[in-house]
Amino acid sequence: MRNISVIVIALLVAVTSAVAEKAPYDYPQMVPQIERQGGDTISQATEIDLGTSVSGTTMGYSDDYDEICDFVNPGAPDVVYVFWPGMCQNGWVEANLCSSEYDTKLYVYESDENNLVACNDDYCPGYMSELSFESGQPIYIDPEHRYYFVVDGYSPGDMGDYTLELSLLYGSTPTQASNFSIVKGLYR
Ligand SMILES: [Ca+2]
Ligand SMILES: [Ca+2]
Repeated sequence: MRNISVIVIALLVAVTSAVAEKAPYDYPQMVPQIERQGGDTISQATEIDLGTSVSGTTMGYSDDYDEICDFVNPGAPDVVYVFWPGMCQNGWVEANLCSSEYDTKLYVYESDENNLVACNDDYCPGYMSELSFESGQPIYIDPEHRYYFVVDGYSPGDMGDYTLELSLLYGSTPTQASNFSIVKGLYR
């Protein structure tokens, strides 16, 4: 009987330890670059997720969109990605085209092309684009909306190979979400 009690206690200790050692929430990590060409328009947008780096080209795609962030020189071909936040994904997101091969422009629409929420042309060396706190254009993600990332160029002749990285800064859990309105108020 004593042996059985010892075994039961040992099992309880093991289970308790396992629970106590449960890993904290695993934030999305940047995964190796993958080939996933963007869509030509919003209705054809390719899905992208946080912690993802995707690559493709704007060569051969049409010029469907343009936004003014400092410079007015429309005409470059563009491609579109869409990010759908899950129920537990809200907060600040950063994106960049810093590893691209041409003079890029990057901007984000919330829900549709009439609602621009962030735009950058030249923050990175080489006239490439970054949407971040550092560039003054972070992206606040609300799980009730979808977000369209448009990979564009500075002028009609600017097109080519791009790499788009999308990363989470703050958020993604309901607990942390309570702090987002405070941070958001500081920057918007
Ligand atoms: Ca364009
Ligand atoms: Ca640029």
